[in-house]
Amino acid sequence: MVAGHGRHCVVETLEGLRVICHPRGKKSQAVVGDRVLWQASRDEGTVEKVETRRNLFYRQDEIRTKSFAANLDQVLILIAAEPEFSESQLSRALIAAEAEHITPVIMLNKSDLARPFNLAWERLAPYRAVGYTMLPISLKTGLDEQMKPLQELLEGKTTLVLGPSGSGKSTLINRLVPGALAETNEISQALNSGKHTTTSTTWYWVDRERQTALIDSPGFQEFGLRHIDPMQLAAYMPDLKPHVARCKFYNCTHLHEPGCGVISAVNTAGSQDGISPRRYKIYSDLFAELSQTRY
Ligand SMILES: Nc1nc2c(ncn2[C@@H]2O[C@H](COP(=O)(O)OP(=O)(O)OP(=O)(O)O)[C@@H](O)[C@H]2O)c(=O)[nH]1
Ligand SMILES: [Mg+2]
Ligand SMILES: [Zn+2]
Repeated sequence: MVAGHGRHCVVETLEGLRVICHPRGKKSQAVVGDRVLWQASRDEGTVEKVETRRNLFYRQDEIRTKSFAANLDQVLILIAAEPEFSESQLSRALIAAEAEHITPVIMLNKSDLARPFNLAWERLAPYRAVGYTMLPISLKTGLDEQMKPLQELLEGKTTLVLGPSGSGKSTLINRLVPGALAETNEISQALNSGKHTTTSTTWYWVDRERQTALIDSPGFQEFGLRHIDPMQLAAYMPDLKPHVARCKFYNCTHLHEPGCGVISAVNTAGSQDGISPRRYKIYSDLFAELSQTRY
């Protein structure tokens, strides 16, 4: 399935033909990236069955589950110098990817805006230290040369492009996919945010051979992680994870226990080693949020 529009969706055949399909039942179960069995009915089609998924990237807000896409090789988290990104939302997207065993990659866009870009790049230091792949880029003004590392990273893979509104996701699609014509919009300076231009998730082929795929998605504001067990949280944060082994108690929450390996690794002195205080705060805030009455 290559696009979802609520009541109907678009399915691409092995030959590359696209067919509008409707779900068999009342509600559509298929998401972009799903392999589906479908049956022709007049000029349109019906989705009969969704094949078992390799993975599913989704967020779980308080009231609903929002599925982005299935069967992914990687998630490209695109943030930008402007609008300013939320570190908490970035961490949440990273955790969601880790939980589904999908490789996350971070890309910081709009390097042409030197001052905000440098500030943003600094803020991201803890994420580089953890070992996340991180690319600087200017999707609008960068030369084709600058796109090379990105193209290499994407080659032969299926990549979901994810990020806040206005970070340049659709600009990226238009830059790499000939004839994509994805709609883009300038950001609102008054609100320092994007305008939620893209409203549905869509699959694009980058190459004629249909080996490399990019999935454009609507910008997100809040990334709910209700599906994550708070006791698993540290395992999904690569800067915390190695320190858990040194905790005195096997069921340590890393919040207040004596002999906690995580707490002792939190770096309050400001050097590069250990866990950054901001990341630890994200952990403890998330732990509290996910520990509230679960249903
Ligand atoms: N200065 C600068 N602006 C850029 C760059 N890349 C994209 N933009 C601009 O950022 C704005 C938002 O880009 P979009 O591609 O629409 O952003 P999006 O992530 O698709 O946003 P939503 O669809 O709302 O989620 C547009 O005005 C782009 O021209 C860049 O490298 N530098
Ligand atoms: Mg867009
Ligand atoms: Zn601990």
